Amino acid sequence: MPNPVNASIPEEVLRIADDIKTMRIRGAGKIARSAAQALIIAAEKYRGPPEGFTEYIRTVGVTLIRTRPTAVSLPNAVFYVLSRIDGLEGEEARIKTIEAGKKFIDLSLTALDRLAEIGSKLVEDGDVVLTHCHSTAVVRLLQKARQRGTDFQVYNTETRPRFQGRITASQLLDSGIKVTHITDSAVRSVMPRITKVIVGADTVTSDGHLVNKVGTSQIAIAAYEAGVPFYSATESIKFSPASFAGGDVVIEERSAEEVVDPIWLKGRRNVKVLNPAFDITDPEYIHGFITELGLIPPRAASLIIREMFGLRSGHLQLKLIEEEAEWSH
Ligand code: RUB
Repeated sequence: MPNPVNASIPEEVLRIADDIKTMRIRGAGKIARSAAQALIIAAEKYRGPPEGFTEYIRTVGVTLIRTRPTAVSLPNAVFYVLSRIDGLEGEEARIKTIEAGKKFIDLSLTALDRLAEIGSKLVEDGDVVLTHCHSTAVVRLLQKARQRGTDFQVYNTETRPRFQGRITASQLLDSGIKVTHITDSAVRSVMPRITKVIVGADTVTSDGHLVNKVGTSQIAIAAYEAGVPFYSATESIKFSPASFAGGDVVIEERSAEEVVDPIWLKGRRNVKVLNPAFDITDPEYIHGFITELGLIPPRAASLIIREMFGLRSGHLQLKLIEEEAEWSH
């Protein structure tokens, strides 16, 4: 269904949506906070008739959700804001959108800080921590452990094809943490030296599956085989109410050009390139989710979703996601 409201979405908001899509803004937590910020900007810049605001802001929400499909923190952020203006219209809805957006960002940053504090206590002197990709939650946690004076080191994967591991290595080095940078395929061979694995999360499903950067599940299996505990550091906004209501997590497929040089590919037309950006780790490989609410075993994920989002939220989110799918066709 073509959407006439699209035309009035401010340039700055469309830029944030594009930055998420092209990964200039990336990492599930940051994506969620940027989406909330985009909703705030959209509300602040709205100049249309008061009675058109609700439809307009929903369109902005759907535009944001459409950017990347996997991290549930993105629809959770949009849903957090939109659910707070349910039944409102006009100026009241506009003001409440701004308030809810700010509140979301605030809660998200507080959660990040709190989980980093809790998780930092898991890191002990002599630990060798392996991490994958770039997760702000993991970096914060490790920085807090370092500030506490814990003596540990980190192995980090380069994370092909986008090399987010380089961001992790730089940020940890800047914080005075010793880092060994490895290729993704070296994970199993270094596992005997590792004492803990800590990765981030894009989505946690109600039955305790972890969706995170592609390669995470192989790391979890290698850790399990070696008897190394595997944790995911995640704010509760990455738990998926839609999965509670039976919604599937969509694994983003990105372009072949991220993996191979287009010129190389041009000469090899029969080569099919597959570039899934995320994968799914089974709960039996996961020691626990380090959240702002404490260390949560995978089997308790559904309780967190019920507690944080309420029973109805999964269905409401699915409705929003279905609307989004309809608009995309
Ligand atoms: C990033 C990734 C991160 C999570 C958590 O993938 O998988 O582990 O998003 O990050 P991408 P954070 O680079 O494709 O966005 O802790 O920063 O929310």
